[in-house]
Amino acid sequence: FVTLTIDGIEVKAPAGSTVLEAAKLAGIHIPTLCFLKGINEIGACRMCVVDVGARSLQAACMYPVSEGLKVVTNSPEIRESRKVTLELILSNHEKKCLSCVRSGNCELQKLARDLNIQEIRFEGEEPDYPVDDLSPSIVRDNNKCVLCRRCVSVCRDVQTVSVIDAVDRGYRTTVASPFNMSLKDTPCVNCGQCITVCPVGALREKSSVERVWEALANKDLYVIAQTAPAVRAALGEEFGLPIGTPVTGKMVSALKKLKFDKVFDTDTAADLTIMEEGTELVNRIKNGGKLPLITSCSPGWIKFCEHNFPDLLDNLSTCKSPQNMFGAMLKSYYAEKMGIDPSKIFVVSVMPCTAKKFEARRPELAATGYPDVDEVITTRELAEMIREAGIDFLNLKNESFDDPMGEASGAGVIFGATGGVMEAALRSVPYLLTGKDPDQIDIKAVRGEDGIKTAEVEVAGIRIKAAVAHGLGNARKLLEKVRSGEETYHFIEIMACPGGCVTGGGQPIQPASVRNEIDLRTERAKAIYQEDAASTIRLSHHNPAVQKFYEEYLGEPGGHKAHHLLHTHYTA
Ligand code: HC1
Repeated sequence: FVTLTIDGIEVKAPAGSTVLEAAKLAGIHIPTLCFLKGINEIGACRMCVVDVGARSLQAACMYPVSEGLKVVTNSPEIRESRKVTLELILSNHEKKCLSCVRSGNCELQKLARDLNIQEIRFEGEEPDYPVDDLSPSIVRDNNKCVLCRRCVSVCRDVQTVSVIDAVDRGYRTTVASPFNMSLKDTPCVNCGQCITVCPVGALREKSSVERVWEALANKDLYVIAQTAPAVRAALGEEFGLPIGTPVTGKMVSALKKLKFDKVFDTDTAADLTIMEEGTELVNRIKNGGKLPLITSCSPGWIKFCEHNFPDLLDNLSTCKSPQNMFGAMLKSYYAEKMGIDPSKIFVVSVMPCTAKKFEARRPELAATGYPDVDEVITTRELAEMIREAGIDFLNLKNESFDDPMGEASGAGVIFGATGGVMEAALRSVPYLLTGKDPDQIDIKAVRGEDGIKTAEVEVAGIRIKAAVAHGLGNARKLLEKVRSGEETYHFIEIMACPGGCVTGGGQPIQPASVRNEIDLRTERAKAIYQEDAASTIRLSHHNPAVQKFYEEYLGEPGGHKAHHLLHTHYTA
């Protein structure tokens, strides 16, 4: 520890910490804009300048504490410096705040208010950059960009995808992809992590809200909603509930009020995925198939694999993701059972993920002759629809998913957190190998936020070696070891987003002021594990709906019909 003084207050701070961190210990707030803990700590925006007795003001987010340092965070000079910087940013910012997707949740707007900006003294020049809206998942609007570079850092350092960077110098600097290509033409994996770190509205999802409204108004269509495991863990945040509040019943109720004909649970298809993927694992182990088997439910990960590890495509499970398995079952089994023309079924997925929009458009995912999924809306878009419809979300009564496709196990719901697919699979693999249930249901070794987790489980004399990676940078590290033969596993779970789907690119956006203090991944995962622990059915193979799918329609897991509807292939 070192002792320093900030605004006359003596503070003991760990050696190596920054003035920003030390000020926090002293209860002193220093404004920031570009800073995002663990992701973007580059001192670019100069909003956090303080006086450390040097020749010029210094960025508190970068300046290290030292014994005896005297820091001033509030003086006329400091306030003026911050205001000038912010006014310069604002002078070049497209100020269409009322119609901006981030209106009310914009870090720039909040900063302008906090710094008491009442006029902008610089004329500036509002830019007129073309908006890139060709990607199926992400819209980039440089007219709103404040050059904080959080998107660049998360894409390059966390995801190791690196499809955007700051280009040109000075006044002409923009964030762009190589040769200014559309994101659609780059190896962007559509994960949307750039959206969730953006402080303003420069990045947003490609909206499907209008098309969903149109489908709901079309009397010829039978419109079904399916909701991903992680949506229920975060939707409440859009309505002011504490992070980690599960809102499953209210979410279902809201979807029914929006007039979806049926509201089903993607978790049901997660259970189905476990039956298919578990069977695939058992078959590969028994028959000397390609190992490790790697999960295939995260579409950002699949695209990353196609671009970066094409030599491992045969290791990917051939299972479609639960979202697409569900769509295929709705347009085949459910359509037949209910006597509905599948061409009239319109499947809307509510997902925490922007890459699911891309996945839904993959042409190979249409085994019934119709796209498995017709539209995907994110958690944020669902909140927009709820608000637009004037639904009082907080006062909704809990409602249940519809039958017969709404029944799910606790194993299905934990898919939403990193390690969940692995844990769900390891709960059912003993049954698939021996016909017996596992001795242990909770497999805590694969839970939590370590970037790479490993576990070994002994089943019927076979020691299954498992690994879990979340965030594509961690996936890259793990797979490089697998590729070189340094590590061997039977089964690997990879989720593109750090934390898994709970912190997907379509989830509610929390500002840096919250993210710097709270690990969103952990808090939202709590809601998921809470729902699992409270479930009466916690094993996918115990799900009666899934048992019925096989008895009435699919035959055996991994059988011919299941393969036709529920499996796919990949492209290098
Ligand atoms: Fe996911 Fe999945 S868990 S990929 O994170 O396998 O998006 O929530 O829906 O499909 O079930 C996302 C979440 C989701 C699929 C499932």
